[in-house]
Amino acid sequence: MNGVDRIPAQLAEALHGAGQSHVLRFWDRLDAADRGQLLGQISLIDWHQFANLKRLAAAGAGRSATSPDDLSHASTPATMRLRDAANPVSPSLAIAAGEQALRTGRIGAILVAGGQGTRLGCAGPKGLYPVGPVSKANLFQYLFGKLRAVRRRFGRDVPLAIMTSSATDAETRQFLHEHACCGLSPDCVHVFRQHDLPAIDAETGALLLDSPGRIAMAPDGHGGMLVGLAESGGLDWFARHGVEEIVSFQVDNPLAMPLDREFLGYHLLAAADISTQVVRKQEPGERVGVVVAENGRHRVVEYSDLPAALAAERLPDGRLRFDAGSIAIHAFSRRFLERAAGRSDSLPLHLAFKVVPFVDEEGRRITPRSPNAIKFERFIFDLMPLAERVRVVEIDPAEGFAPLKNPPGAPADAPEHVRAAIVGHAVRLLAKAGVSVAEGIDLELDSGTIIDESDIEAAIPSGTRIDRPQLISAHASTATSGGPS
Ligand code: UD2
Repeated sequence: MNGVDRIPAQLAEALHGAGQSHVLRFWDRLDAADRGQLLGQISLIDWHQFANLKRLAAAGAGRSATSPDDLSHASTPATMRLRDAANPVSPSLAIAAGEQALRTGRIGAILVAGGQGTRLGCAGPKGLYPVGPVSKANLFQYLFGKLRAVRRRFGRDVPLAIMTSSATDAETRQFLHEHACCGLSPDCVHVFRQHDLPAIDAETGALLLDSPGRIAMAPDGHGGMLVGLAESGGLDWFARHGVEEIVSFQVDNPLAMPLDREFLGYHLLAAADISTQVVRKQEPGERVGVVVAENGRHRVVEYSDLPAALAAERLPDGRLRFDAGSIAIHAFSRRFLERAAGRSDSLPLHLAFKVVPFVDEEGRRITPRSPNAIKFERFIFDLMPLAERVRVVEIDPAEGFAPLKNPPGAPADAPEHVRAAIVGHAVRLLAKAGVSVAEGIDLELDSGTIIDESDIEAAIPSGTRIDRPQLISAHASTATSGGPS
């Protein structure tokens, strides 16, 4: 007997009690591995939560999560702008505060890397997608470089927690192992896995089988980081490293500046519970949530939840009424996260109607043409209404937002747009350091050594012209082909 010949009575009863015995329909023809997998999945289902999901699905079917009435008193909150002397706090003060925090090791980071690259058309972790125009570095390598650059300049590691999911965990860990954490100190990297939640049939509320031996499950949204981090000991881990502020960012944005000194400074000087980076949304169709303020509280309304008429509404000056576009870079005070993790109701579940392939009664795998199932996700930005103090900081998208969402050839957010954004960013930074670049060549700044123009100034003489593709590192003083003119 290998332990999976029989269905444990407890599990069979739980399934029966929840009316979900159909997931055992193909038991007799499963091999030992599939039986083990299926039993493992069943044993992890929280049946109380499942009943809750069914209730939510029944109540939420066909309704938009946000109605225009919900937003009748909402407006776009006051924002600070990077490098804007008109800010109520001066940029130089903020930069000094941010630098001091980095120098004293008070800043940590969380990278959310649990989503599947479905829209991008890749099955594995998105972090493995190559984006470096010259280096071909993947997203992980490019982003981890930024943490190394901060260590190089400020002399302290930035402890990094990486959130994976069932879909990305094994490959991510393998990659980190094979690449020695991309040069980050291994004891300053904490990998944790978010939970999965079942996808359920939109009509019947039943569990779906993805294959005869596997229940259809999906990651519980990036909001899963709250529970996942706490359960894995990550909040204590940050505390042990002396981290007081934790910035979360997404794996699909290589230009992300989670450790921007000025952004951190505004957060710290306000003693904010949460600070968040936004870009000025220009068009209603841009796929970013919007930060709104209402009765002194802030929240993010996800783009898919914002009614079209409200998304398109403009103020007399022509700006969109809701234009503080969230790019999912949030700084949290660690104590605020600890308080939120201690509450069971911190993050609501959002429903998404999706196409979820399933195995029918005859064992055929069907991929429906239209959404047939409901997936459930938590969003980390739903912590915002719990925060007493929130800072909203506007950044220039050309400097800090180039999301990779779509496959090559798509009209926006495709790999070629992301690479062009990386090149554009490099050319502008070089220009600030007095270095010019020939038109149309691929160029990349080594994210592991260059934060800003001062790193370039130390490596390349002003007046230099670059006329062939290259990766420019601050280590190299001869990274050019031209030389000072
Ligand atoms: C997200 C934001 C949107 C905007 C946009 C900017 C949400 C709900 N939406 O939209 O407002 O900021 O990004 O690019 O935040 N992820 C996980 N686990 C999950 C689901 C997602 O780790 O269960 C990660 C995923 O790897 C990715 C990020 O979260 O890095 C965003 O996920 P997405 O691409 O599904 O979000 P998107 O583009 O719809």
